[in-house]
Amino acid sequence: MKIDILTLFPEMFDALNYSIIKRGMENNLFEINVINIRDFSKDVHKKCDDYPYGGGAGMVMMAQPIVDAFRSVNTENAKVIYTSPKGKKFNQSLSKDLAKEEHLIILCGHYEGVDERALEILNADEISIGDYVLTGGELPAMVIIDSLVRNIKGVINENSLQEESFSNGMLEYPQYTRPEVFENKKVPDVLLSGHHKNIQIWREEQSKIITKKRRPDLLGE
Ligand code: 4GY
Repeated sequence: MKIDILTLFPEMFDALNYSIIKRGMENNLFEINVINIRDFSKDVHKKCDDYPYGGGAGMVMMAQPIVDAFRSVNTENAKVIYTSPKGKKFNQSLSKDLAKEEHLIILCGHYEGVDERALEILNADEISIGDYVLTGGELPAMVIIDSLVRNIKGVINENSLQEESFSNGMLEYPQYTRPEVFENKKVPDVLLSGHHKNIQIWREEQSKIITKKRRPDLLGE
């Protein structure tokens, strides 16, 4: 998969150069390419924003630099995403669908947003990572990328994907590691028993309990 990111703040994406994502890129499982929209400004001062028509606070990102940046990377089968609170809500199921794409282009808005005509020309699908407002689309783009690359084959151990939260429509059971006792708190006996069937039963029970308590909506309640 190729992921092109269109942004005014390319340095923010240095945050992706760590851990599992870094290893996935080194193993050529996907490629991330950051494009600075400012490089496509035709203004002498490289200006990329302007006042909103109709008045109001803040600045709006101009269509021209965005559309030119987009055209510099666009391909026939590219899927285009714009991260915004007005979008369709992102979740694990959408993440798995996006992981199957060959080419993603993600536009990151800033300030008051982008000129609507750019979104129309890019034919962008708007995706929201949740009902709150951020200062820009860069963090949501990174959230979406982090989540979807985990679902690309080879990026993480297949077994880890199987029992994690949402994989079976429920939240994950609690995890423990050494030592057996920490500040007088003991690891549940069943996990030390070596009895795989009982461990599986305990984990399923714990999943149900925590899901019922915290996210009854996932159980249709
Ligand atoms: N929530 N989910 C979100 C966001 C910031 C002004 C458009 C969100 O996805 N994006 O809050 N984005 C705004 C800032 C321009 C994006």
